[in-house]
Amino acid sequence: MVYPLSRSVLVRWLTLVVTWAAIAPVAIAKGPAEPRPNILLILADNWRSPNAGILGDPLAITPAFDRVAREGVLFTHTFNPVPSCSPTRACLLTGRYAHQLGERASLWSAFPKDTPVVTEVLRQAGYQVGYAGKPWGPGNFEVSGWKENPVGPKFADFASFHRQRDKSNPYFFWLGNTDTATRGGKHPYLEIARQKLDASKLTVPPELPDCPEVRLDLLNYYGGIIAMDEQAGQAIALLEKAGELDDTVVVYCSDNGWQMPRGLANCYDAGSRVPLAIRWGKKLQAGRKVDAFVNLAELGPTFLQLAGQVPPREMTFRGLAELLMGKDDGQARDCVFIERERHADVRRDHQSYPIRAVRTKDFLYIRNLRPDRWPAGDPDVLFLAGRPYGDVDTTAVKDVLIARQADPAFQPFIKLIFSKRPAEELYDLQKDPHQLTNVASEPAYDERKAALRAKVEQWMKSTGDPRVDPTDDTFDRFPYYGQPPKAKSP
Ligand SMILES: [Ca+2]
Repeated sequence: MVYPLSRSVLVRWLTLVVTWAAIAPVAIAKGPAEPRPNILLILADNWRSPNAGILGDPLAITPAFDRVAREGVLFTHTFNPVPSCSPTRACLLTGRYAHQLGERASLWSAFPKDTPVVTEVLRQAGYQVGYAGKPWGPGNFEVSGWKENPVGPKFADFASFHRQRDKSNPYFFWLGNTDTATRGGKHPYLEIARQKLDASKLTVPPELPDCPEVRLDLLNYYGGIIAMDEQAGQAIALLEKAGELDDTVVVYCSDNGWQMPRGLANCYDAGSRVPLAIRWGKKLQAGRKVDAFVNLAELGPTFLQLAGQVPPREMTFRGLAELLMGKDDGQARDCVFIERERHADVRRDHQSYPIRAVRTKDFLYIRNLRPDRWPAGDPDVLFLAGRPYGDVDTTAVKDVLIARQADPAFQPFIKLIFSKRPAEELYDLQKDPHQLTNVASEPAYDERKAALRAKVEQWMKSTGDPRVDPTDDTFDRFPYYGQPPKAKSP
């Protein structure tokens, strides 16, 4: 005999099922047939797109990156969530937007234990985790109670991790390279660059002055790319020799754009657009190019998906596995949101310089939420090595810019790099790919600007951004664990 369920019982039962499905932390689609892959993340530091051979840069020698792209999937529109090291790394580790991460939205922050961390979820799922080089940072994780970096245990290099690994379980390894980061105006990679590159092919992008100092900085950067890619190539060769390459997901990218002026700490492409390629043996269609927009913060949840885990509900991003495997055509991915809060401690009262931005195929729209502040840092706050404008890192070209501030030939660059900016910026990328001419005040763009402004506001509201309240300056008050400014100029 069948007992008909009353409507209320049915509703309660359905509610229970739906609730369980929503809160179940890990619903593993595991079967005995599919072994879980190893994952190797090769994460560069301050390497911008398109500085790779396969991306069309004649000066970038990147055989390892090109191979990963050629034998896997190349993502052509990848952007950082924040143009700053530790915030982007925190987003990647938590699958959340920076403004959902409290103090982690800023550089040199703490790392509260208040939300699931991808590498911890992987460890709970049986993965062995390790890193070499630069992990999450710079910042202070100890103050939040961590005994080791939130990424996991440290190893001397990938080879020593690989030797010591427990072969009965899959692993996740984070290889954090820093060869493409600047070295305080020094040029340790000039020799390798001069040996291997034709410096006459160097082109200086239009946002920087074409002077000997910038050419030295850039040549050194390209030398750093060679060193970075050699390390990546060694890791890939190790996997190949061990017969594990095709069973390993190799993800090769950078945490943010380059460290030249108007790059790092800026939402322009120079600071925010990065190379990304992923290889996974025969699981991926070799040589596929994906033009859909990708946010680096999606990588963490993607690692969980590839490990057979459902990203915890706290993660805003759900992962790119479908896009990677060719099951999602990417049509809905038509933009990416970029933001920043405090980078270095370079304004009075530890102020941030908050930006919220959206990048589409044809436009970059930027909201400078405190346009009364200096984007590069206060002119009278002297930061590292006694230089002002501390959100522009020390390079030879920065010193030239400061030394020649009064030179009319340098004025356009000074304005682009150090000057205050209006509340809204809009760049028409078909006409202005280098994002030099702000058209936000041109009436012809009113409609477009309003639509993009609404898009940013909707994103802020739907993701719980404290900056929705125009008076909120919570981000100014979080502790800064880096070196404080040395002095104020008289
Ligand atoms: Ca970085």
